[in-house]
Amino acid sequence: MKRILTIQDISCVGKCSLTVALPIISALGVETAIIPTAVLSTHTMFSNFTFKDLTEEIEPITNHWKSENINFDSIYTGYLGSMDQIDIISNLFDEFKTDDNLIIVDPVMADNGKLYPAFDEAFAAKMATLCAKADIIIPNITEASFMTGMEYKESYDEAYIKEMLSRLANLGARISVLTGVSFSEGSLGVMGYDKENNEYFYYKHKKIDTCYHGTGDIFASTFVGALGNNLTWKEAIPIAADYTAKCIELTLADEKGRWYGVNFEEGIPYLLKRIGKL
Ligand code: PXL
Repeated sequence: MKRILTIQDISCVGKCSLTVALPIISALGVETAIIPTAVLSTHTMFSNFTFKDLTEEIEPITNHWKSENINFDSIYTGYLGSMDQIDIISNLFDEFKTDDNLIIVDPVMADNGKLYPAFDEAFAAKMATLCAKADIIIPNITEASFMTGMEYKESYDEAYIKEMLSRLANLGARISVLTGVSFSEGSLGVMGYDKENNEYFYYKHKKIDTCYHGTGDIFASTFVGALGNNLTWKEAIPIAADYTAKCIELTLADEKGRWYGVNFEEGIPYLLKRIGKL
């Protein structure tokens, strides 16, 4: 069984970050070790959330793991709490990187043209330095625009997206997976670029005209879990995109659907069938 380390916050209520990554990656049959970067009462789209930073726990945790010779098939980071944390995680990458494992960075910090409340442009610049150390990065268009200095656009053509992917590749990672890419009104998709093979891959599905928090975390966790099942990045993208869309559909179909996150739980049987485990 593969073992993944995921590093992101715990929002106690909110269906995002660790409360999404742990169940999804575990359901995909991959051992999921965690480092919680912070504990919040809810995600930051609620008002008055509490926030307890856990930065000072990270080094003692990893020192212990080193003494136990624990290592990981991949390391996947999501929402991080502070600039200091990025430095510490950058060192963690140096310590736990091997010739065979994968570092995957989802630079969670923005959406719909805006940074999340806790972040500023300096944080985005710092996040770009973490992306430089990754094998695979998974930004959305807003995050990519902050890290590449490109103007954020709501409507664009393929040339704009390819330019964005080229600038993301210049940050350093071999594969850039850009989410939320839509070239026509009724469809939404993901475009990946492998700079070593100069290869693009675009996958799209029907666009569901609504926006929920946590869907980026669902996509990234599923993508990471699919890689942990020895799928290639091009095989992992359609599964992660379709499962994310399925979770949104399930939420919309449920009159009691929660505004703050999607129904990923009842989509898990679909995901397991897609990956050939059911
Ligand atoms: O889903 C991304 C995310 C993760 N963690 C926290 C968040 C958000 C998005 O708002 O607030 C704490």
